[in-house]
Amino acid sequence: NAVIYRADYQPPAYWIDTVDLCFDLDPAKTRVLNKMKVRRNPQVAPQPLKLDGDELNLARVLVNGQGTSFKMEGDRLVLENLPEGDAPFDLEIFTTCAPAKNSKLMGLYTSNDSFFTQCEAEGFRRITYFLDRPDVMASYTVTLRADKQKYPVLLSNGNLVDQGDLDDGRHFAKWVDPHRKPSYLFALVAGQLVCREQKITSRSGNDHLLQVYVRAGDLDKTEHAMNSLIASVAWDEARFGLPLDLERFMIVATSDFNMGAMENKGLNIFNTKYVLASQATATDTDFMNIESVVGHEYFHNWSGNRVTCRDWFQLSLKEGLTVFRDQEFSQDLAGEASARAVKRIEDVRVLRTAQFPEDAGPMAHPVRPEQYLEINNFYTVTVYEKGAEVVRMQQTLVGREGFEKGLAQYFQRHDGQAVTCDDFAQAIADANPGSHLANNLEQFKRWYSQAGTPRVKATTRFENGTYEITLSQSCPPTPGQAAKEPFVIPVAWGLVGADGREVAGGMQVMTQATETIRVDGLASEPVPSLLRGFSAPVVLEWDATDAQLLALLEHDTDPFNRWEAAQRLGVRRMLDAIRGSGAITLDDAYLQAMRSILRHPKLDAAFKELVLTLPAETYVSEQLDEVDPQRVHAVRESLREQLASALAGDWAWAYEEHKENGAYRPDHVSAGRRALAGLALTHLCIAARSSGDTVWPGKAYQRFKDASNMTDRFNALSALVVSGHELSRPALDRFHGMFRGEALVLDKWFALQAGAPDRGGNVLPVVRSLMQHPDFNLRNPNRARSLIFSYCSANPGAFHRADAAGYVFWGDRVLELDGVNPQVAARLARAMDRWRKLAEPMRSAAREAIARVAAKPDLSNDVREVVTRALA
Ligand code: HT7
Ligand code: ZN
Repeated sequence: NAVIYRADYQPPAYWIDTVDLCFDLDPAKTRVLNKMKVRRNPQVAPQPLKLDGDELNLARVLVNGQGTSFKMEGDRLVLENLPEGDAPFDLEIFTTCAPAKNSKLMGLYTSNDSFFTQCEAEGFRRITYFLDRPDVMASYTVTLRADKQKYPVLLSNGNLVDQGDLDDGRHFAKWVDPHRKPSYLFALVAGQLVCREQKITSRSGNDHLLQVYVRAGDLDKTEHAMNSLIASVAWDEARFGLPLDLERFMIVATSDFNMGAMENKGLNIFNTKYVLASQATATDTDFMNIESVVGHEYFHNWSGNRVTCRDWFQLSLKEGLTVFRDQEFSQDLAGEASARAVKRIEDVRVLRTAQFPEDAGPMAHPVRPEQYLEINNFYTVTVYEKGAEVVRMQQTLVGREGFEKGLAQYFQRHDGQAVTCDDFAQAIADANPGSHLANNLEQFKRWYSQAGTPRVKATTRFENGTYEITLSQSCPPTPGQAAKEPFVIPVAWGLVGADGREVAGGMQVMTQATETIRVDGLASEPVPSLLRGFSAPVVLEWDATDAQLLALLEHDTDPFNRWEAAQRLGVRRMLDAIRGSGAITLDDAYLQAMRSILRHPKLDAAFKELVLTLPAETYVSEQLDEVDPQRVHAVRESLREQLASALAGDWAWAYEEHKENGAYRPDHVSAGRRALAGLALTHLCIAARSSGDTVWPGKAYQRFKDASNMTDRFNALSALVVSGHELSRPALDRFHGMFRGEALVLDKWFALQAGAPDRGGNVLPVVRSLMQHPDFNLRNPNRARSLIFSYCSANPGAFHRADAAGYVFWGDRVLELDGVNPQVAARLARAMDRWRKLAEPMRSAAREAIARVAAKPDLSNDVREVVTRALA
């Protein structure tokens, strides 16, 4: 229960070379026999062997076949009388555990009468006593024994080397993993599963068997996951020369899972949300997410599994790199430059709406954290998404080819090792001598050690044909880091001339606090386009005029900055209204600009949809010193209504133009068209609310009923719910009736209602009553997320109530969940991260609610860390 510091890292005192595990699987009491070959680490002073354990029942310990003395230090099993010298010895440990009672979903647990494991980060110790740390790598042999009828499929990592029947209707399977691995990559699955399989031959000519396992009845929803896996294998070999190193690669889906998926060697375990998709049940976004998560887990096979982390402080070594790789994969698959830009904008939107607030709040931490109480709390957007941006900047600083060389160097140098973020950056730099990265490596690494989102302030000057852009960087203090040193910041820039043409451009690699870009010989003052493609994860403070932003929106060759210009125009109008009287009338220039984008003959529908979506409430709130979330919500709603009414004819055109897309395919072009049609329908239903028109809500209802795919159906349903039309009730009831057996669709049904715009405080009572719905189950993380998180974390206008009822609800749920699944509870606890920015009376009420949770004596470490930091 103590804080763990990165600076305290010590190599392990023992190595475990081989692990031979035998499981007698039984939901109530599973027996685990663990035979290990252990030896002292000669580099470390002799000391007792301390093995991690958690909620295990210990039955027997043998050393070289003999009983031995042992003691317990907390949860650790301590062995003092071990053979002397460096020679390996046999250690045999026999334990039992209770998978059916494991509601934390860490270690070995049951879900729908099947067995699953989740070992990252520290779940293996809930299966057997072990040196449960990523720098201890062993070769695993695993025998699974279970009732044959109940558990016909028995899977573990590696290759199946033996199987057969046993007495009493039981059977067994023996698996050998040809690769050494850390314990967090161990996995087993047992149950009544069916699989889609596909044999492939890789570029290098090797044959592989790919399998996707699901429950019977779900097989028809696995084609997209399988195609995504095939594409991932091909992409990693083509782009980075990284082949599949296994004869057999399996994916298994479970509906009870704490996160998205897990990259266990050769046996990835997935949340069903990221495997199952059919046109009837999954939206375009679901299809895209499946592609990227399947890719992400597959890419871990190299970035994470072949080269892993020395300790959990290095988590971003594998996660930042792998997010970067999955982002690149999705961009490459998207194809055209415009579709790549859309993906980039979506990724940046996640970073700015989720990671920037984290970096400014009580849980702010560097990409490579310095300390933690509970490592599960550090699977964050900072480690993942900001970590990916840090990798992306390295690519920017050495060039695309240089980065490929660097990655090759990294894998060659460290294959089979457990290493650090420093090792990664060093390999990329060493492969690119003379590059900006190599020349400034120590300074660049501040991205790993300094928390907080840097600000880059831009001021400009035009005189005698010379244009100057002065850039000054700073970084606000974060917990434990009062002052920051300058970062290396690549700023991609361009100048757009008065006639809309590009006049200059380049990359300024900032290393100083203040630097100036100078361009001579200009006939007239240009408009600067800065931080193109979002070349660094910073806030660009640039006091642009509306005219400059409108010029960029119309002419910039950089699609990211075109979108960004629209965002700035929208944010400015929202902030003016929030800081002013609360009311604002949208000006013609803005409306005309939005209209021209919507009607633009050349732009992609997906890009238009992004431009025409107003900035998120959370993003706008971050620009304010003090936030009244209800006011922010009301202002955004008001602007959306004006955009809806003023452009009603254009929305109607956009809807009619994009609503028909032929046979369903989840490709980028038709998905973009569906997204724009959906946005148009929402605006048309919103406009109908003020005009009293019933035609568009009627059309939306018809569309909802007749849609041939989930995207169109859900968009139509959402248009009715978001606009608050009375047809939303029968539509919601009908939707539930149509999909009562489809868990992932019911999650959407819960989420839509919990995330609906608040009208006079109506959402909380709906959420409370949905908690009583027979389909609600707090113990299932997906369901808890769909109802509770959609309300507390994703619906600020409804959650932050002046009567504090939202906070009371939050506190009750955090405490209730903590008794079931602390990891999920801690994620919910983070809904209050930004409480200090709230206006009164919300701020005091929020503090009180957090203090009530913190006062509970037997809180998990997970929740305790979050609420303690929030109150600090
Ligand atoms: N590497 C995986 C992390 C993960 C996880 C961590 C803690 C608890 C449960 C978990 N499930 C998966 C996921 C990934 O980033 O690929
Ligand atoms: Zn990952």
